[in-house]
Amino acid sequence: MFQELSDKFEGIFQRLKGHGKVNEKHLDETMRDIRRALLEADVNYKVAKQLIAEIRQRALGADVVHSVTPAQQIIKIVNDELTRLMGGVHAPLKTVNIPPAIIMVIGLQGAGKTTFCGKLASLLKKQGKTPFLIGADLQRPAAAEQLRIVGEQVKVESYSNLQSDPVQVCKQGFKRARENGYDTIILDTAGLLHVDDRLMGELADIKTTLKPHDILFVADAMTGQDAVNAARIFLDRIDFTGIVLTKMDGDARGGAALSIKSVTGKPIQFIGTGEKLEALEKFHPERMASRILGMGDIVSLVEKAQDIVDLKQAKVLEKKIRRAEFTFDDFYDQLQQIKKMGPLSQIVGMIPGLNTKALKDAPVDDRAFVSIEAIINSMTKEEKQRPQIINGSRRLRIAKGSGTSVQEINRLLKQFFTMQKMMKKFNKKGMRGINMQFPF
Ligand SMILES: Nc1nc2c(ncn2[C@@H]2O[C@H](COP(=O)(O)OP(=O)(O)O)[C@@H](O)[C@H]2O)c(=O)[nH]1
Ligand SMILES: [Mg+2]
Repeated sequence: MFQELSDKFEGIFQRLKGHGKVNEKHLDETMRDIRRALLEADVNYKVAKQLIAEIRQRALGADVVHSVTPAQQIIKIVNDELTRLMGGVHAPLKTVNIPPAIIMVIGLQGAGKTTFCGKLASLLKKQGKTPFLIGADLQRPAAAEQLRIVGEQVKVESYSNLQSDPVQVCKQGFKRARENGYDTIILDTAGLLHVDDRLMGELADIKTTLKPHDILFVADAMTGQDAVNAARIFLDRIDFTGIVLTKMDGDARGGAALSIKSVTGKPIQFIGTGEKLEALEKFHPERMASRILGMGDIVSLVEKAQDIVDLKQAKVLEKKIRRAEFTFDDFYDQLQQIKKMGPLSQIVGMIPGLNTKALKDAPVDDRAFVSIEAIINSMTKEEKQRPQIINGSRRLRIAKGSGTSVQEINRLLKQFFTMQKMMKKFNKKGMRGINMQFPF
């Protein structure tokens, strides 16, 4: 996420650290570099200008120039200001006294509304809620069908009616949801490629009819300032309450994420990080700022791991490692758990200190998993348990069986033995945190 911007910040802070003592000229240079980095990331011009002014003023106020740790202080200030710019703290959805809560989803066509409706339904379900989907996008028959399919995938009931009109569909849907005791309605609406008067009228009618508690504007983060401008135009007509930024997994540069709150006054509440229906995160400004500054996001990583990793299995594994009994079977299990957490490239960005250029070129590649899995699958039971018996002829057989080469087998074994050694060392020191010790 925002790799280019992160790299630039890393370079800027590296240069600053190199100075030891920082004078005003260095500070000016730093501010100029930050400003350029922000503009190149497609941050709104005015937003960037104001941000720089704030950072500069705070740096002078904190007397950074005479400090013994000037770079650290400036990093902290930049971190605080980026956090503030993105809204400070996470903005949750409204809590509603009398259900059903109604969440209306609006935005341009292709922004990711329908996908988000499915993602949100899935998330709410995991939180013990009973969501219900209404498809009020009747522009194209395929749109309502898409919502139905998305609903089926996350096992959430949905309603639409192509023969009717959007307002009627909303009324009918609401009635069904209430009669059947659903506690949250998620309402998908039509989007056009360009902002259009008729569409705005339709959305305004739905809003007046259903009086949604939350109205979320969905914006494609990859479109940068265009997304910000669309948000502004929508806001004029439909006073939405919050923002969802989608496609943050693509090569969005960061401009939308950093500008949209400041320009519209509405908080980003969720981010979409992939096409799959699990790829939704609550947006936390402070965590995003840390990610952008290459400081990682250990909190989100741990949350993600907690969601996925089987704790009982982790305990068993920890014991094995303490007794130095780690085998290829365990290695395989670990691979499966890590895979469940999502694309490796995303996970790496969340690990503090790992969000560096060097790693970008390293083979943190999901394809690497495939051949490793094939290799382990081609081992006999005994080989998995006692890898030290894997000699030359066994290596050749495994290579053939897995469609890889002896070199690849050699490499994997070497990594495995290094890992074992590392674990033994950690055991002696009594260190924990074994899940992160993968040599990829
Ligand atoms: N990579 C990525 N693709 C997304 C994300 N959200 C939606 N998409 C894709 O964007 C396209 C448009 O999504 P859709 O939900 O149909 O947009 P709508 O027209 O606003 O309802 C689809 O191909 C989705 O798979 C996301 O967070 N990441
Ligand atoms: Mg749609």
